[in-house]
Amino acid sequence: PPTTRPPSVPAQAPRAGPLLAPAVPLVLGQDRTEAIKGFKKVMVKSMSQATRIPHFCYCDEIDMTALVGVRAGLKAAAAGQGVRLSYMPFFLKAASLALAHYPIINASVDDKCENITYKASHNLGVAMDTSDGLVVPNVKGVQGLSLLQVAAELNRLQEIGVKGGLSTQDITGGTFTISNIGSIGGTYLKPVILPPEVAIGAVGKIQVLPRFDAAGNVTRAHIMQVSWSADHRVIDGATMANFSNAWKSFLENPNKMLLHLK
Ligand code: CAO
Repeated sequence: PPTTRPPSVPAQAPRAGPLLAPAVPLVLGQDRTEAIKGFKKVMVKSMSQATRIPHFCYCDEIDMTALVGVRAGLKAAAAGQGVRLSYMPFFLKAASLALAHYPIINASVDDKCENITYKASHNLGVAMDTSDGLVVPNVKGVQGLSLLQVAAELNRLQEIGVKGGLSTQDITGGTFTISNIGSIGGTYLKPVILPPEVAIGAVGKIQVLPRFDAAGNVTRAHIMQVSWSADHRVIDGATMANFSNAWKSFLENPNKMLLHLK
């Protein structure tokens, strides 16, 4: 017989915010059908379009040991400015620096893939788990922003995303996307490109793992996996690998980013 829902359990338990499981397990007394609306409807449309893109995936591991230390050292200074500094601003800033060398990855193609547009601005999207489901707001003009400014804008997007208040301006005009599944868990994610973009990256959780140093000694390293998906009609594997190497070099040697301070 169908189980009945205890009176205290709402039909759809409200989510406390991103990254949180429902506070109570959902026990449905009977099947429920609902219309797919809002951001979920947008996801149906964009992900259906994405099935027409021939994706290839390229993966690598990043030694985050130096960056873990750098972020720990900067967190308090950022907090002093009222900004929460996670790893995402570093991922976005490093991506922007790498995109400057590989503009085809910050491009878009038209419906029939007859024209490619190299986008001038690095409007970097961040896949966000919100109360409305998956949303991808973007930080506009990352190429001209400091790390702190990127972090502040991400804070803003995350705060209003949680409340379901992202504007059309916040969620349109993205040129390249990074998804951080590692804040929830998991090591690898095969990301799906958000049309009309041509590439996307996904990072897994940073794990403390044994690795060899240059002298052959086993060391304690903070390792993170990255998986890139790219549109193979316009991007080849070598370009993706070169872009990934550039991105990786900024994260593994965060001091290198100082050279590009504006
Ligand atoms: N590995 C280990 N720790 C991580 C991490 C990672 N990859 N990413 C974040 N963390 C840590 C953060 O540093 C932070 O710790 P501190 O308190 O020490 O600063 C903590 O996890 C929480 O971070 P956060 O999630 O609040 O912030 P963020 O900027 O790292 O991530 C956002 C923001 C929007 C990416 C995240 O909230 C989110 O929604 N992730 C899910 C994305 C998603 O759904 N992707 C799937 C898309 S395909 O369906």
